[in-house]
Parts: sequence; C-alpha cells; structure tokens
Amino acid sequence: MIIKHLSAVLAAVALIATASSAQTLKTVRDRGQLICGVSEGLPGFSAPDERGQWSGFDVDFCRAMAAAIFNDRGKVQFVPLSAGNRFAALQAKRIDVLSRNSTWTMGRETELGLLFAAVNYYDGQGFMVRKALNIDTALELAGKRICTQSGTTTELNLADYFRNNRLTYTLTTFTAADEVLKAYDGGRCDAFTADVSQLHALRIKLAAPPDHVILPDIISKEPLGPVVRQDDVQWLNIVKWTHYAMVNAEELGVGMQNIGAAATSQKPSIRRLLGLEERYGEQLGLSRDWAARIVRLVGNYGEVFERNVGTGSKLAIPRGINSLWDRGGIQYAPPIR
Ligand SMILES: N[C@@H](CCC(=O)N[C@@H](CS)C(=O)NCC(=O)O)C(=O)O
Repeated sequence: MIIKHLSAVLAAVALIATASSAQTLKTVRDRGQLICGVSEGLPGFSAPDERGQWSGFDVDFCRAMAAAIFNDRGKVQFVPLSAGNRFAALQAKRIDVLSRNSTWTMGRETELGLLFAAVNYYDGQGFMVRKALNIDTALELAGKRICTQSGTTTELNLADYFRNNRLTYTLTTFTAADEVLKAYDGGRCDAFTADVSQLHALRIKLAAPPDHVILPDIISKEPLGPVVRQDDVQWLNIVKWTHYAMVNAEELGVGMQNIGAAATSQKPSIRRLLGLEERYGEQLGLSRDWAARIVRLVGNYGEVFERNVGTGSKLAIPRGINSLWDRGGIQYAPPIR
C-alpha cells in the first residue's frame, strides 16, 4: 500500500518537474519568435548582409527550428555574440539557443551547466599563412607570431600543440574575429589559427585571398553544434531532433524540391519523417509535420551544407567527414521511430 502510494507520489513529482522545466517552448511561442545566438559575422556560417538579413549554416539551423515551431523560417531574432560572451548570454537566458560554431567540450557542460544537443559540423583546428612565408607544415611555425581569438578552444589547443612538440611561439589574442583578421592581414602575425571552417570563412574577407594558404595540419577535434541550458529536456530534444530530422531527410533522399512528391511515398521511414504515420512531432510538443516543415522551408542537411559552405559556395569546403555515414562520412542520425 505504502509502496503504491509512494510510486504515485513520485510519478506526480516527475510530472510537475517536467511541466515546470518545459518552459522554453512556451516562452518562444508566446514571444512569437526564437532568439538565437550567432557569431558576430562569419561568412557562410552566420553573417548579416547590408540589409541586416542573416544567412549561413548556423543561421539556417535557427531557421529550421523556427520552421518546426512556427511553420515560418523568418520568426527568428539573431543576437551576435563574441567567443567570450556567448555562453554567459545563454546562461542568462538572453538567447533560447546558441548556434555559433561552438565546440562541444566536457568542461562547457560540467563547468558551465550547458548541453550540446548534437554535432552538426565536425571540424578541426588549422593554420592559415601567407604563401610568401613558404612553409608547408605547422611544425615550421616554430618561433613565429601567431594570432587567434580569445575565449576559444583554439587558444588552448595551440598551447597544447606547441608544448607537445616542444616548440616556442609568440601569441597575440583579440576578443573579436575582425581584429584578429586585421592584425593578420596587416602583417602583425605570421599565422592565423582557428577551426578550419572559420579559416575558409575569414579568408574571403582578406585583401587578397589567393595570397594565403590553409596548411594541411589539423591539430584538434572541434565537434561544433547547437547549445542549450540544462534546465529543459523538452527544449534539448527539440534542438537535437531538428538536426537529426535534417540528416535523416538527406539520408532518405527527401529535400526541398521533392518534399511535395514525398508525401505520396509508401516507404515507412519517409512516412514517419513527414508525420504521415506516428505522432513523434506532437510528443516533442510540436506539430505532427514538424520535420516536413523544416525540409520544405530550409532543406535537408546536405542542402543546407552545400548552399552555405559547400563546394558550390564562396567558401568551397568539401563535405569530407561531414558526409553521411553511408557515403564515407560520420554524420549519422538516430532513426525516427
Ligand atoms: N570552435 C571554437 C572556436 C569558436 C570561435 O569563436 N572561433 C572564432 C574564429 S575567428 C570565431 O568564429 N569568431 C567569430 C566571432 O567572434 O564572431 C570554440 O568553440 O571555442
């Protein structure tokens, strides 16, 4: 009897806990838009145009969430954040989600009380130098002046790399990416180190991009992805499954062009993705067709990658390890079922 009573109490407590923590979706809906933290301007990832319209890979992730929640990719407010202030903005609830080339590390979860929902871009740290410097590998950077942005994993990996190889270097850090770029372009440093994706993004902002080369060395793992607070499991799931819906859509061959025709597909996995069978969207607190909205309004993972950073874009980054698992890469989504 007591045990029965106790389990009923525990179930009620669990229900209250879930209800009280599942606030973010309600806040976002009541506000009428998602507030998304992005970079201060990284072409291909998150950058505003002259009319203040944001675009990029990280921006499209926010738009995908807005599509899932509001059936409207435009219902997002973008908050530009530097490397140093991004996590505090999330902790202070100034943003609902951080989608800003941020590396998943243990400390950012255990010390900062945050959670990475997924890895939407597998990256690694590299170096950019002037071709005129005439070096082929990072080991030749011994004794050189290296510039980077503070508040990043980049700064820490650099120290590890030089310590491992018993080499010396001169470090100059800046709080804003544009300052690092200016210092490098102006010749105040011999090398610029950042995640390779960001080197590609920033190279196009230099005075003479063809004069610079990205060295082949990758000195770290930088699994980049969207970040949330630890207080709302429903919200974590919405962010996580937004990414996985896009990856599953690519794997199933469902994209912006054929999403209409896909509605008549008899393939069970496509029918579940589009919400024609089962009600996983509603279980997330969204609509049954949440994933169909994402693909129709923003695209699948491959479309978003190609449009913003892929070989046909200005950045021209090969898919590489961000190809799907069944096409030689490591992008892999748990199934929707
Ligand atoms: N992925 C690394 C580095 C992220 C980072 O902030 N990189 C710089 C590279 S220049 C950047 O994107 N800056 C853009 C900005 O501050 O707006 C991290 O999470 O610490």
